[in-house]
Amino acid sequence: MKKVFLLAAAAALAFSACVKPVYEDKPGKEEEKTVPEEKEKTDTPDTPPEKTDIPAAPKAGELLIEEVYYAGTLIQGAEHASDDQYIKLTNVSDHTVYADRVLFVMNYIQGDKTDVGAYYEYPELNDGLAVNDMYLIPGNGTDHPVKPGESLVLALAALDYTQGRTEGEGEDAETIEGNPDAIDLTGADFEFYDENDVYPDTDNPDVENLVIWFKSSATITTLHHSGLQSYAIALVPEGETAEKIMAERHWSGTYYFHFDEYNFDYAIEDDDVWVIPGEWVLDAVNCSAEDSYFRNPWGPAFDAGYAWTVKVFNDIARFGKSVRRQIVDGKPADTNNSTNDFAAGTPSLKK
Ligand SMILES: [Ca+2]
Ligand SMILES: [Ca+2]
Ligand SMILES: [Ca+2]
Repeated sequence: MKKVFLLAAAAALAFSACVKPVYEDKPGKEEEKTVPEEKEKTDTPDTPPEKTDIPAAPKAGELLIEEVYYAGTLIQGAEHASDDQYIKLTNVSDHTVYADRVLFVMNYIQGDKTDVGAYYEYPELNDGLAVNDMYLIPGNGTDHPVKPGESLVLALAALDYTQGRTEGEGEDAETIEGNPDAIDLTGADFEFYDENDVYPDTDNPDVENLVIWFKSSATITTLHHSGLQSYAIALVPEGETAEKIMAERHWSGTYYFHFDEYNFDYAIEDDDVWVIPGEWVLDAVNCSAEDSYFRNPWGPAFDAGYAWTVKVFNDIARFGKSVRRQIVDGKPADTNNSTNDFAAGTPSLKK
């Protein structure tokens, strides 16, 4: 009863519903093994090897969340936007990295306070990320190379939003007009595809789906349109699975809700939240708006600041703007402080 009231008071805080976890395991491809040619032994002294493109899994800071387009593109004559949301990951290292087993996660801890000042308080957690939504880039280790300077686009739906389309089937079918200002995401590398019985999601058969390890939405996953959310990527070690993480890494403790003279406590154990170890984390980005900002959902080592499109929560000016790393010395900035590293501007995929 009280939670219903609280959630109403904290309307802006509560944007996810909990559902049963959905796992999916891709059938593993047999790894092709090649026998390396034996090197001829010579008497010449060892010379440093020529700089070659050594394939590798990304290390922290090598594969970055370069850009997040959460706001979507305003539909002319309307006060809302298309769902042409995407996340762009970029290899900022000098060698090819593989995106296989990179896990995209979203925050559990809510970092905002509502316009009436309601907020949640959580225990400190500095050596890992408390997450709920988890989507995996599939692969066997070398399926998804990303060359230096190249990017992968994760589309929430890999659709061409400039074109009209029909969503749903039969009685539920809905015609959606194209938005000439929006983005064509059919060239994305991956998409979030959330099959469910309530709200149709569209599966572009030409774009590989991320593997759902956990989704908090009862319907389809979208990015928070006003950007009150944090995103991270982590490299999951071999042998780790969704089931294993859920069995072994549930967060625990007490969290509090504060609103005026009301203070309530809750058990974290009752929620869907897992701790991703800090050593798995490749990069993290907080997003917020100045008037809603209360705290960062993750510890300062991961991201000490936050990226933003507008200063005022829900300002319509956010539409058509992404947050993107600024280029410093020819590279996307990454000082682990998104307030300094990011700027708002026209999405890079906008034609
Ligand atoms: Ca989708
Ligand atoms: Ca697809
Ligand atoms: Ca970083």
